[in-house]
Amino acid sequence: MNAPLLSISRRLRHTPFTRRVTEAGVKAYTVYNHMLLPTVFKSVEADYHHLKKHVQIWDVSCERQIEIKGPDAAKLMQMLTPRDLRAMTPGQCYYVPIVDATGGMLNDPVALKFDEEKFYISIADNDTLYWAQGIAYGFRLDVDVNEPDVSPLAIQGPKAEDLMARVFGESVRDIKFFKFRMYDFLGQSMAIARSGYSKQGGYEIYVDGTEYGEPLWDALMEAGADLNVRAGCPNAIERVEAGLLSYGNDMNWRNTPHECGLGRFCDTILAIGCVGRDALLRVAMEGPMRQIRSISIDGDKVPLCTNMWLAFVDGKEIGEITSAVWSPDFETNVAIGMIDREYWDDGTIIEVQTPDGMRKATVCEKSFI
Ligand code: THG
Repeated sequence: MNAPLLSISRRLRHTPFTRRVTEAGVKAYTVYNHMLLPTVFKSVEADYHHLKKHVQIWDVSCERQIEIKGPDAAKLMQMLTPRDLRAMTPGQCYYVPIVDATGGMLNDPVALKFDEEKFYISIADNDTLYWAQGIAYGFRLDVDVNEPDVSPLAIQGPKAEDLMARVFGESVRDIKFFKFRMYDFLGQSMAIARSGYSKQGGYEIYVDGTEYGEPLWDALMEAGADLNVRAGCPNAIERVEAGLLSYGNDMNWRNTPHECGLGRFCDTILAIGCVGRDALLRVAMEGPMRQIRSISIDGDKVPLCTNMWLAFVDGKEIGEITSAVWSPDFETNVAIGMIDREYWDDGTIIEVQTPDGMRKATVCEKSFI
């Protein structure tokens, strides 16, 4: 049976790089924040091997920015997240859970602080813009909350630093993990951060203005020709090996940050003003009843995981698998799932109900990478 195609129209937003991505031979897309996100170029496995050896340019425009600007910007930011933002300095990126009034996860973005009155929230796939605008309006905050014409372009892989130094100068080598600096491209200033949705190292360029998209893409491709640079995209295998969470796949608004293993990014007692603070204080005291874990699933290649697979111990349901894929490097199926407290210790043997039958699996305390 042929897989159905996804019909593309104007309603499904294109990006400043879509023409280049098409020319590069993109084979599949997904939809993320109502925008095109490439998922395959050569094949998921070929893309994976290339990402770990060379350098790739990723159109991650769909990581849309919520720009928060004005005298109450810092106040609104703290209302959105249980992470204590008081020590955040300009030029820093913070991974911040965003929660609703019940402590449920609305998003797990990267926040950037430009100054006391300007932040970006680089969101995962949920319409968090409206939540932020609603809070700003409801509390009569003195802020503008909007989605600017800013599109992240990620440069990922072991040769990312060399490629970026050729285009932006040697100083990019000094940018530390989760910090950003401003750089000029064709006279336009844009933030460049040491970050990205892989564990292979790299940068994210917050391309400020659609018109700079293609010139920047071309400059990077030209400068990296001898580095074997290619168009790429967040890789389904590498991100599961790395234990990087995918909002909507591995968690949603029914989960607390603690269930998602993001308790280390919560300072619930100190995060005064956070809308979900009261709900999370209880969770922080008692600890979660289940939590996200990396899991290895025995046997050969598992089928596509498009729906969660239940997990069992002695016939009792003890969790669910939300992402699973064959890893060529680890020679096992790597997975992410939510596992009940009594069964989440490292090395616990469980059973997973995959579409082609029960498989033995092992819970891992740490990610594979
Ligand atoms: N970069 C940017 N925006 C994004 C993503 C990104 N928006 C959508 C999505 N990805 C948000 N989710 C994540 C998930 C993980 C990380 C970043 C965004 C991440 N985590 C590191 C880790 O877990 O090892 C580091 C966390 C830390 O130590 O602070 O990078 O990728 N711009």
